Amino acid sequence: MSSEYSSILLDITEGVASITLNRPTRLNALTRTMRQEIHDALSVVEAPGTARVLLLTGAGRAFSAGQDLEEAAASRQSEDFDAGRALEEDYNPLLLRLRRLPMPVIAAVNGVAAGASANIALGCDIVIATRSATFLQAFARIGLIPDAGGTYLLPRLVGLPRAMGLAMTAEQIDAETAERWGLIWRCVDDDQFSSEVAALARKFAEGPTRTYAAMKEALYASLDSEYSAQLAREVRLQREVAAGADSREGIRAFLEKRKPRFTGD
Ligand code: T3D
Repeated sequence: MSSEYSSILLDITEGVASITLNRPTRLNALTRTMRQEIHDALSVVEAPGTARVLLLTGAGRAFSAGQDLEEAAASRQSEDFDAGRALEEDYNPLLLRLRRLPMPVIAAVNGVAAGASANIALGCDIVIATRSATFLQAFARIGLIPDAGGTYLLPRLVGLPRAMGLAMTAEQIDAETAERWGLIWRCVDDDQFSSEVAALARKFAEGPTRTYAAMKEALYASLDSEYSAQLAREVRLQREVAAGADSREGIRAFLEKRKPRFTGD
């Protein structure tokens, strides 16, 4: 299934939903329209039984160059300009929706990921990049602080010294460095990227979806939790997923020495 939008593409095939940022001549810089279309697409993806994994990627040579700066400059002309509005109305709800989506969300970073778009990618559950991709906390270059979750995610992913360096220098780092620092899951050779991403998406689409959702809940909560509370959370979530069909199927398949057939329940 695919739908018509002006600046993104949405495709849903065999449980794999793909949102492609699609303004390649502007390096997929994010406009208000594009952000609204992503929200609309997420409403489709969120409908029960529609998808079991979401893939976010970019068309052309970039993942996305962050906020469209022509649009940003134009909005600054307006009398009621408020730099926080787009964050409150579009970006932050988007980040929270991706995190709460009860399925794995893969950022397939096919090229440069800058500004808010770098942080949207880092806010996804799994970030896989081409070896030639780069990550850029561009904000300082235009006198801004990292937003779209950057100040939350960066210190947690790479530690405070590197987070501070990335934010303050606004140096572009390559995907190998990002992988080495633990900023992303992995980078792969450019000519292997499409097949690796497709294989990962297929693996998740055929995997235990409710279990992935519980993993997301547990792992994200752990960043802000105390040890005993996290142990209690594991008990609750393990009870929930163990009661599901996929857990029973996984154990049965192991004992029968065959590949499990997970339904996502
Ligand atoms: O006020 C608010 O709304 C605050 C919001 C903040 C959130 C943010 O995301 S702030 C960060 C915004 N993004 C940036 O500052 C990055 C700007 N872009 C770049 O630094 C570079 O383009 C890249 C490092 C990403 C890539 O460089 P390169 O050399 O590969 O490509 P290029 O030649 O710079 O860009 C190609 C075209 O895309 C070019 O247009 P042209 O000359 O071919 O007509 C360029 O202007 C355009 N482009 C790239 N990024 C943006 C953009 N157009 C609009 N907005 C962009 N962000």
